[in-house]
Amino acid sequence: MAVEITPAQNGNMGSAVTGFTVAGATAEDYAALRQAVYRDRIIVLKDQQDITPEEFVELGRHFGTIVPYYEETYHHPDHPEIFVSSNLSADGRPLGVPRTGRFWHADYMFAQEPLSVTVFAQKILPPGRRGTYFIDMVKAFRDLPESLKQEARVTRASHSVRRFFKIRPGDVFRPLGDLIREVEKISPPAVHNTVVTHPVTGEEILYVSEGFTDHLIGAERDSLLRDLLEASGQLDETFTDPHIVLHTYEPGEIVIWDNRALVHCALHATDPSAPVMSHRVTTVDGHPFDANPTPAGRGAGTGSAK
Ligand code: 7UC
Ligand code: FE
Repeated sequence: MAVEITPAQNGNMGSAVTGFTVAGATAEDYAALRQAVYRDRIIVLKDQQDITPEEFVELGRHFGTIVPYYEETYHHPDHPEIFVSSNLSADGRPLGVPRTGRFWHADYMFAQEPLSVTVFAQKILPPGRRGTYFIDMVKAFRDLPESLKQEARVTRASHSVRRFFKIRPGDVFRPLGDLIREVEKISPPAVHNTVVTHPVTGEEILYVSEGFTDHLIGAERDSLLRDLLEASGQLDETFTDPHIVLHTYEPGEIVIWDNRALVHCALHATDPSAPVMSHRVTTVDGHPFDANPTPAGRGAGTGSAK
């Protein structure tokens, strides 16, 4: 069966991909999928229920170099490249970490080299709605009033994992101060431009999130970060802001997204005791994270001379 990519209609995100198998995929198929990820931001591979962990890792490799998560508690027991979110146990040990990513973020936003592409599979679907909310931060930037765009362009943003670092099983009875020091040492805050230039599409991305962005550097007022988050829809607790789209998972789907251009927020099962498990692999794609990374190199064509 030939691989078919059907772009989403009516300005929605997410192309549907049918006819794909890791065993049958050609180099041309992968090139087309990569192109679709950057063009459509999200692609949804259908009918992948039989994919093995080895094949899942191989799939990921076609989107760049796989970066295993820096905290081992999240690793798949046999495949450290796979990040496991689950409330299950295996051999008396927790399998991955439960209820991850329940806040607006891009994966690894707090890393010196943030991730390019996320490949995500909901392996065990709980009853009810399980999905991921997404915001296209290229569109969110485009929709800003010109004055806010200019303010954002001349600032940088500091991102940190500290608010969402998860206590590991071995941390019980450790002094909190030690743990905080360790977190700051292993994952110190990372600074990136507030407006990142996408190396593949050339688009400007408003690269801030409610969960990981701690503060802006070089802003003329303290309220700028809040205003940017608000305008993008990330402060809307009802999730009805027009920038927010929800993808709910059907059995067998693998969702691949452009992790530079999107922020996301997990929608977990309403019943926390229902068994649930997801796998993901994440990559850096070989393009620079930001095509225009130096603050000094900014301003060309923006009319700002700060
Ligand atoms: O447990 C979690 O919510 C994981 C989060 C702190 N980091 C995911 C990531 O890729 O940045
Ligand atoms: Fe995430």
